[in-house]
Amino acid sequence: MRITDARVVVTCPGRNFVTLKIVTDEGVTGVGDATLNGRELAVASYLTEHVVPLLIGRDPARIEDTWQYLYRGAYWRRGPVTMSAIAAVDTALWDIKGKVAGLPVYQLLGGRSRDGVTVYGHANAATVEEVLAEVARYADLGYRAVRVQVGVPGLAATYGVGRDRLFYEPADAAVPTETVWNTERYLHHVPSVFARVRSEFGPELKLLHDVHHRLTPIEAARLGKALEPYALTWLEDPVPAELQEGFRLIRQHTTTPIAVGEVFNTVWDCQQLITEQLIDYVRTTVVHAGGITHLRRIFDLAHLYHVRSGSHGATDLSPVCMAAALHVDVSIPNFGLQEYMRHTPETDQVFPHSYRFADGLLHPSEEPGLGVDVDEELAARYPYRPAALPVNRLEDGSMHHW
Ligand code: GCO
Ligand code: MG
Repeated sequence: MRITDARVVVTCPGRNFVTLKIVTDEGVTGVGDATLNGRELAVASYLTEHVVPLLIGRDPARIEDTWQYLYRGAYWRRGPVTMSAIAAVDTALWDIKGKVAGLPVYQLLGGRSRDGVTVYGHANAATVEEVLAEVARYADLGYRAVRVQVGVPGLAATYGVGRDRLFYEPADAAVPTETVWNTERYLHHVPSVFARVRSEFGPELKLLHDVHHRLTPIEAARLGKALEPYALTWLEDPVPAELQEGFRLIRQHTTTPIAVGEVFNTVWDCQQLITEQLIDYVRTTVVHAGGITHLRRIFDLAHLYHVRSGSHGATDLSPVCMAAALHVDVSIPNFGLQEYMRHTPETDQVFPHSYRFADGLLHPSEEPGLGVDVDEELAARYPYRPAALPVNRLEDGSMHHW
């Protein structure tokens, strides 16, 4: 079998997505997500100019060799653009291998380790009263884990609190929206929110919170300590993670579990965090961490150090990524949690898929391959629209982390 074509599909059914579709001479096709929020066309161009020409004529069965060829062959290793492009190829090749074998991809990864994939939803609201209603809604839908983000009094906008409750889409304008941040107000407010949520919903519901990289290690340590009575499942991205050893300081002070890694692209971005046991969950996922092949390497290393998976699953990760992530989630020994933000109906139509949600769990497709596709005709009806992620400033105008 040989690869005869590889098409880069850019579409915007409510938000932008980049998808690679690989075609073979025997008519078997495979898809891979290549979406990098706010930088979509950089990956599309990397694929079109530098990757697709190398794929034509290759044997699609050689997944590992193709991965190494694209990774080592680029010379410029790592980085979100390169790794998302490699991920798209890798994912599409696993899809093809599954279809050729007549098996869902999770069977090729060792088969099931669990009945289903526990997911968490997003309870977002401007006020504590509203967020309690949102948490209740998720609990009623069967969710066993909920991420709670709430407006901070005195701040006009807060990360995670969108205009629409169901689809939080931060990339909202061609030129980045500017938001304003105040650490003191935030640190003062958040523990009181979790006190309310925990007392209303009891000890069983898993609660999570995303700091979105906005604190310093000592501030994060203070927040982690203040949240200990409310037994969070994780505190996410407490600090920017370029300085991996910075997490030691957080660790010395608090038992609140830490989740990091949605912006990581390779095992090297979390090697120290994992081997020094500085985190509890690693949030890398298929599209931004080099595909199924590399993601499994990260999770295997993590397994040795009691670190569990907690893959990113916001709406900018397409249904193709979600389909692939579920095959990994259901098969690995050290699965933790999977983020699940629902896509819009338009997105679901462009990417027909057969994973399904029931009782707080997602179930991967049982079809051969990944069980997801891209409807290219429908995709063409939604042209790309530039959309950038916001930036964040302190009240005195200094640039801060978004
Ligand atoms: C999350 C993330 C998202 C990101 C977004 C960026 O935990 O879901 O932090 O909200 O900001 O996916 O592309
Ligand atoms: Mg996050």
